[in-house]
Amino acid sequence: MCRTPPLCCLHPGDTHSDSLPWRLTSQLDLLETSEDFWETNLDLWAETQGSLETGSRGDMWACLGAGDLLPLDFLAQVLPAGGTKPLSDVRMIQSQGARGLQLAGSQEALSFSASQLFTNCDYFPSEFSIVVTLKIPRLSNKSFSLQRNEYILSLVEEDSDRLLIGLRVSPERLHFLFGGPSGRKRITFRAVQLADNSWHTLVLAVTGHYATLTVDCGMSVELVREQPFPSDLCTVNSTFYIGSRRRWKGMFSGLLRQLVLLPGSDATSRMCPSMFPRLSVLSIPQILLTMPLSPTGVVPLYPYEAEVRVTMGTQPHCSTVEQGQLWFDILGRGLFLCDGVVWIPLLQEKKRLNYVEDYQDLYTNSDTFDVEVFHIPSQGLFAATANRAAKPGSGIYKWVDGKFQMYQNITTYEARAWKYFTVGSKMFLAVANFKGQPDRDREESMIYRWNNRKLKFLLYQTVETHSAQDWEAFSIQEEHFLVVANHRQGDNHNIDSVIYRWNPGTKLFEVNQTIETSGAYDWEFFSVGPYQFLVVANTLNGTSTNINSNIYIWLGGTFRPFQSIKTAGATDWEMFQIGNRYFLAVANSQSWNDRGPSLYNINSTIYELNVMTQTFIKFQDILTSSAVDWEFFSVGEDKFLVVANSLDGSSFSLNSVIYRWQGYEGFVPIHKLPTIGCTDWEYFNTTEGSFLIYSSATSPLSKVFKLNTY
Ligand SMILES: [Ca+2]
Ligand SMILES: [Ca+2]
Ligand SMILES: [Ca+2]
Ligand SMILES: [Ca+2]
Repeated sequence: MCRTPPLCCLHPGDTHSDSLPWRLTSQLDLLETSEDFWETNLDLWAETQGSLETGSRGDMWACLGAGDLLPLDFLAQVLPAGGTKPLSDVRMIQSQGARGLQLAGSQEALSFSASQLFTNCDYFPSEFSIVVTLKIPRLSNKSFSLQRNEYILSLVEEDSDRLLIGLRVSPERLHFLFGGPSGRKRITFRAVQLADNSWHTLVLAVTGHYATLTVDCGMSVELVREQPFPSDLCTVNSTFYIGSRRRWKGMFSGLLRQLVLLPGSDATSRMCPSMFPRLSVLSIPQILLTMPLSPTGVVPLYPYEAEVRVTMGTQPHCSTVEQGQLWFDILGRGLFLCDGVVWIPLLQEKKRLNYVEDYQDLYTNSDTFDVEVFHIPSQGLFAATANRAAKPGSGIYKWVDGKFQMYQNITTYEARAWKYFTVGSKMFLAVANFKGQPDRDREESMIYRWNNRKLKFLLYQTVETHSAQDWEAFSIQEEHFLVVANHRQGDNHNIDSVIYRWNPGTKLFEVNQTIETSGAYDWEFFSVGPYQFLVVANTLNGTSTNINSNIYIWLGGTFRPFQSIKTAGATDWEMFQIGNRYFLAVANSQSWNDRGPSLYNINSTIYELNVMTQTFIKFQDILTSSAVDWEFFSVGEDKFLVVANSLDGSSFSLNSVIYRWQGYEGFVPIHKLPTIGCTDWEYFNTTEGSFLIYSSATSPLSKVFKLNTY
C-alpha cells in the first residue's frame, strides 16, 4: 500500500502549467523565440529554484523535498563506488571518445528498489525529465537487434509484474509507457533516428498532458495527450530495471552512458546548449567520465574494451576530438592512443634501454673539455674533441667500421667547445679557444669550413673572444647567427658576450648584438611555438657563483630579457621537449662566494615552461656533484637525461648518472656510469646502434658507451 500523505503529490492538471511556465506549447513558438530561449529558460529555472526555498511551490515540493530535486543518477545506483568489487554483468566500452556500459548477464544486477530513490514519498513525481545518453549499433537488414523493442529503463511492480514506467526504443521510435488509472498508456515519438552507431543524448520531459523529447539539444518535439501523466503513481514494492523490463526479452543491446531522472523540471535547460550536444551531461558516474587508459597506466576497475576507430598511416592529428582513438603506426609497428593531446604508445615493438656497455676507449690528444658529434652528408659521422694542449691541438675523428678513428688535427688554444653548423650548403666548425695564441695580444676563436675537395676543415674566419667557453649556432627566419660565451677578460667576469649574424654579402659573421654576461659558460638556443629564445649559463660575477642566469626572447629583431633564474655556478643549459611540455635543465657546478668554501654536491634543477604564466617554473631538483653538462636523449619511447658529474669536492673519479623520465615522478636515476673528470656527454646514433660518449678534462681518454636495448 502506498503511504497516502494527502499533500504528497501534485494533483492532475492543477499546477503543471505554472510550475513549468517557460515550456513552449508548439514548435513554432520555439522557432520564433529561439534566440533568447535559453536565457529565458535559465532565468525561469532560477525563479523556480528561488520559490522553492521559500516553500511556496506547494504540495509537490513538500513531497519531494529539496534534496529530491537533484538529479537521480540510475547508473550510479548500480555501479559500485571506486575500489569495490567490479560488476560482472556490466562491460565498460569506450567508443568515439566516450565510455558507456554494455549490459550483460542477469537483469537483477542492474536493478534496485524504487524506495532507494523515493525516500520521502512513495509517488513517482508527476513532473520529471529522464535523460539518456546512449549509442545503438547501426542496423543492418539482417540484424535482429532493435527489430523488437528494447528497454532502456523500466519500473516494475514486483508482485504483479505490472509495468509502471517504461522507456523503450524500437526502430526509429521512442516509447514512453506508464501505468495510468485506466490501464497502461503509451506515448510514442516517431522518426527518432537513434540506431546510427553514434552517441545521442535524449531528454524526455513529462508534465501533465505534455511530453517533450529533445535529442542532442536540438529541436524539441512535443506531444499532447488527453490524459495527463498520473500524479498518484505509487512506487511501493516496485523495482527499477536498467536496460531491461525484468526479463531477457527486450534487453538493451547498445551502450548506456547516462540515465538520470530529474524530478520536477525539464532538464533541457540545464544541459543545452552544449559544446557536445550528443554527449551533453546532467549526471554521469565518475567511472564513465574518465578515460581508462591513462598515461599513469591505472588499470580500469571494470572489464573493459575499447571499441574505437584505428587510423593507419602517418601520425594523425590528436586533439580532444580524437580522444580515445587509436593509431596504428605501420612503419614503427606501434599502436597509439590519443589522450586528447598526444599519442600515447600502447603496444609497440619499442626499444627499451637494457644496459650500458663499454664500447670504445678513445685516446685523445690531451684532456678534453667537450665533444661535438656531427654528420657530414655523403661523408659520414664525425666527432670533434676540444683539447687542452695546443699541439697537436684538437682532434677530429671519423666513425669507421663502428669506431671513431683519428681524421684531422686542428691547432687550438685550450679549446673548450666545438660547434658544428651549416649555412646553406656550407659546413662549419667553430671552436671556442679559452686562451689566446702565445705571440698575439688579441684572443681569438676560429671558424673552420669543410672543404669538399680536400675533405678537411680549413680556417675560414677568426673572431676576437675572451676566454671563450662555448659557441651556439642558430637560425631565425633564414638568418644565421652565432653566439659566443665570453667567460672573462683578465679578472673581470662581467663582460659582454656577442651575437654574430651571417652577412650573405660579405659571407662573414658580423657583430649583431652584445649581451652582458657574468662568467658565461654556455649558450642554448631553443624555440617554443613561434618564439625563439637564448639562455645563458652565468657561472660567477667575481665574488659569487649564486647569481642569475638569464633567458632572452627574440622580439623585434633583437634578443630582450625574458626571465632570470638563480643558478649556482651554472655551466650548462639543456632544453628538451616531452610531448607538449618544454623543459630547461641547468647544471650547477658549485656554490661559492668570496667569504666561504666551495660546495660541489648541490642541486641542479629542471624547470618547466608554464604556458599560462609564460615563465619557467622549477620542476625537479637533482643532487649533482659539480655538474657541467646535461644531455637529453630518447631510446624508443623512453626519455633520459644523463648528467656529467665532474667533482665531488675531493675526487674527479665519480659516477655520472642516467635518469629516466617517469612522468609524474619526474626523472628517476636508473644507471650509474663511472667517469673521471667528466665534462660532457653526447648522444649519437649510427647503423650499429645508439651510443653515448663522454669527455674527460683530467685525462686524455674519452669513452664511448653503447646503449643496449631489448
Ligand atoms: Ca658537446
Ligand atoms: Ca651550448
Ligand atoms: Ca648540454
Ligand atoms: Ca653535451
